Amino acid sequence: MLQKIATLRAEIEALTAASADEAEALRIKYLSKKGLIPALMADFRNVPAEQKREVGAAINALKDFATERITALRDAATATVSGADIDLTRTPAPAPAGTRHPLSLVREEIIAIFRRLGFTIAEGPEIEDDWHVFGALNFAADHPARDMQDTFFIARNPDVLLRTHTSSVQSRVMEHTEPPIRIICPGRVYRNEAVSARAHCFFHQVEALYVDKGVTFADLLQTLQYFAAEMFGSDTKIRLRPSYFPFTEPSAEMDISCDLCGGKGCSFCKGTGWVEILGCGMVDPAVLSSCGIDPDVYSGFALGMGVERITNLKYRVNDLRLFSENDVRFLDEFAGTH
Ligand code: 2U9
Repeated sequence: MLQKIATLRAEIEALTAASADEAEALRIKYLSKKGLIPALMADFRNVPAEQKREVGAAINALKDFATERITALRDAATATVSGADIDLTRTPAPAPAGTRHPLSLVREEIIAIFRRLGFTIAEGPEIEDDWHVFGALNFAADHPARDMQDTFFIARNPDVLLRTHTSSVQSRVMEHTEPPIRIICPGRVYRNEAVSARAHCFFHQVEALYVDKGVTFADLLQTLQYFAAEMFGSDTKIRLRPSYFPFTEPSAEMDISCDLCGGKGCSFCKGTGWVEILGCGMVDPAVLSSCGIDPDVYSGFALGMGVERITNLKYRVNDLRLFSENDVRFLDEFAGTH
């Protein structure tokens, strides 16, 4: 008898019903007067007296279980949402929206400023050749940037490499465009560096190039002043320090007054009151010639900046790895920023 009860219980456990009718058929089969469970109850009188207590309890438990299970099957089969059940006035749960990546926010801001000055966007390949990344840009044959330690080469081929700066885009544009040229080149660049909080094997640049007749350092200076005021606020002061790049002559690095301490000196600007934000210079005449532009007729200025560096300054991000880890806790901090 106990074996029979156990078999029936397993059978009921495995029941399914696709409709209310199917559930009703199951109820009749197991629980109606002529059903299997009442039939067990009828057999009860044949159970030896010493087992009656145990078997009686088992039959009752089985009946309760079957009633519950079949009712649940019926409810599940008949559960439909009728129009009357829907509250159309209820405020919907907000759909989670993504956020703009901080590097995209800053890149777009930089681009918008240069657009207002008449620059247009130019883009080029990330996998490049030696000429467009180094040769046309006046890098000496033994320049360390051409070394495996600094540049990623593909398939060990010294002429297939990941661009180390977006200057390769400018060299390509100059090759096939008659000046005036006024372009802004945003893009990802790669350098063979060990990844840490302060260095990464890829980062993002925005470079600008202006080539025309009679372009002077004064034009560069005006552009820099406008950019600094738009990007960091109209009170921002700039200063230029002489520097060196293979592709510009003269070259300079631009600092802005530290907005954390107002120029007085703090740990962020290492007590100097100034923070470096970009490099710039007049395009070297040798670069113009390499790209097919006559340096006796045309001159130009160029500037370049790292988007991560500007973002660190603006949003005080102090670990470069955060930009590429896709941790939503970090990305969510920029929700609602534009
Ligand atoms: C051509 C001619 C000149 C682009 C320039 C810099 C100065 C510069 C660095 C800033 C920080 C790169 O991201 S960074 O590491 N860039 O300092 N870039 S002038 O000059 C060019 C580009 C193309 C044909």
